[in-house]
Amino acid sequence: MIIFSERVNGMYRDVRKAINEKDERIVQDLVREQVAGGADVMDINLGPTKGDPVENFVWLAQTVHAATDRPLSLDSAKPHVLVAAMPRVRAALPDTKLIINSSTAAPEAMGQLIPVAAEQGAGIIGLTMDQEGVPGNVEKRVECGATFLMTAMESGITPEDIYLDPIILPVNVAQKQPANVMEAIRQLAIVSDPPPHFILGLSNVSQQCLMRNLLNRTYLVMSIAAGLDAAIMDAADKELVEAAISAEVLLDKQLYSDDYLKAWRMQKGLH
Ligand code: THG
Repeated sequence: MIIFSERVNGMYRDVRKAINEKDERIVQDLVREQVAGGADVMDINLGPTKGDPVENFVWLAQTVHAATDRPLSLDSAKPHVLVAAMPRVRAALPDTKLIINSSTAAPEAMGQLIPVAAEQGAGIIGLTMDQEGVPGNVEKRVECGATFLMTAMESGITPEDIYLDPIILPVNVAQKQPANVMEAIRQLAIVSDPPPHFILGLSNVSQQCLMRNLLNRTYLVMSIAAGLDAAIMDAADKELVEAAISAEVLLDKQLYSDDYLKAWRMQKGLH
């Protein structure tokens, strides 16, 4: 399971304030907490912050990197911001693995972002949607996922650098989607050989719902069973991380031992 930390996101009020005030300590305390919880990759998203987004991305990437050398996933819905930010962050942090989050399968977005990932040896997340928006059915998700995967591979990006994201929406507004997303993962895993990674922005599923942690945890376990191997999630939610590890043990993706949680933490160099 590749854990992308969701927490350094300007959607959270504390992070938004920290970015606006260029307060490194608040961000770095969060980063250390996420890494201690098991985060493998730091997703960084400016949210609705003030100022120039490219300069803010460079500041945020450097600030996060000062607390961890884990890979950074640059998260923006605006392709032009990612296209401008990627070379700047690459120049500031030449040895850090970068991931573009995200492109859609719309030709215009792929045309801008896939060449940047290919050129820079970056990973890239492809949302299974196009210019028409998030599909309401499984078939269109699979079609968009297959298009993105083929286009990225034709540009020389290898499957281990490609993450397909079937886009999970809040269960209270789109209750058929959680099952559709799982089915899309199953079908995309069958048609692609070798398979790419499959990722979700997990907390989307519970936005505006009660008992968010329970919904997140339950859905993470279900999607891991469908083939999910990465998630943008709160790595400081101990029960969430432990549910993911338990799911992987039960699916024979992690070795069982009587102390498998401890073994997992040791393997990651955590204590
Ligand atoms: N796919 C990809 N990237 C993504 C998403 C996705 N990036 C953004 C998002 N979705 C994943 N990250 C988050 C981060 C926070 C929340 C949800 C998803 C969240 N935040 C609280 C909220 O909105 O209720 C913030 C409130 C607070 O201040 O506490 O839920 O799907 N590729």
